Amino acid sequence: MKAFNPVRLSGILRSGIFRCMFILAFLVLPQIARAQWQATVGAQSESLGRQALAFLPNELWIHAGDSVTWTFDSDEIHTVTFQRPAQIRLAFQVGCPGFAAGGSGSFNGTTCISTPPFVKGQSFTIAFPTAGNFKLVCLVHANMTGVVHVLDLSQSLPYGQDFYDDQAAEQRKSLLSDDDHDGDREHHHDSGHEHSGTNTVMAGVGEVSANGGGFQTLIVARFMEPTKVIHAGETVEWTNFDPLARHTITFGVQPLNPVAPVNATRDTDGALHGTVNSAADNVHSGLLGAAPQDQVQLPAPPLGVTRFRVTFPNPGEFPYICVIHGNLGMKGKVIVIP
Ligand SMILES: [Cu+2]
Repeated sequence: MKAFNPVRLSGILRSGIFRCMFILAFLVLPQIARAQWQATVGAQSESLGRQALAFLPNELWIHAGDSVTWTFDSDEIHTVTFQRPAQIRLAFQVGCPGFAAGGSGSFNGTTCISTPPFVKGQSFTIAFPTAGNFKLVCLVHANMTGVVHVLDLSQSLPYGQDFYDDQAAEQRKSLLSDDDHDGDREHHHDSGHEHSGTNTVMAGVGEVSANGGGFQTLIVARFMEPTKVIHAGETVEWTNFDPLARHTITFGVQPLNPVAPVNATRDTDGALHGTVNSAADNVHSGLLGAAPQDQVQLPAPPLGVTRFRVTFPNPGEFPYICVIHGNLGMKGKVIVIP
């Protein structure tokens, strides 16, 4: 039988205490460490036609000292921007002014921080050193907002990263699969060149929704009947059904400034109207969309251009594009038969 060894016993005791301390440290570690949270910016369908203009998720509860990495996931541009409270809204081309350099920055509510317009594959990390509730916006899209609740270390957080990942996936699916409208389906009428049913084209559709974090928006950047077949001398009319996104109907050269119409005059009902005689003609609608809403204490904005019409006197094939969303494949064609 081995002799009793007091030194060895004390060693075992000590290692036991260390083990306990180690486990204790491990248990409290998540509350002490600066956690790194993940969220996504934007989502899109495979065809790029459906764009979720949304922070996914758009509401996070984190601890002071934590940081959040936003990863961009769409071909449509977005920014991650935190303005100071009551700061005048900034143009996305300008930023705060200026854009946060590198891949990371910090925000405590006193100095605005903004990424440049980013697309799929890019990411940006922001640290939040002080407690507060901070509104998150995209400078490109008005109805795309969120909030980051930065809590004191003494308070416990309601959710973990898994919850946010699930919520982001649900919101993404819900936005992109919205089926209230006939989005993104391609109707081909050019086989046999039969005359299209009507001479009207839905130029985009969309939907704005809201939750506790703010606004999330779906836009369908598509001409719903991209190929129209008409007879020479007829007129096609485009209407935008999207509450947020503006689109253009552009034949010929794409203008540098998409706002101003080119070779279009007003019909008596206010719609703009152009004529395309040949594929060499340049006709551009300017920004097409529903009349903007009046806002308290601000001058009533003008009706704007809610309908666009083009008359085609001669047979031929006339492709057109939305100059704002052409990169997402928002294109169409008018085939004029005799
Ligand atoms: Cu467009």
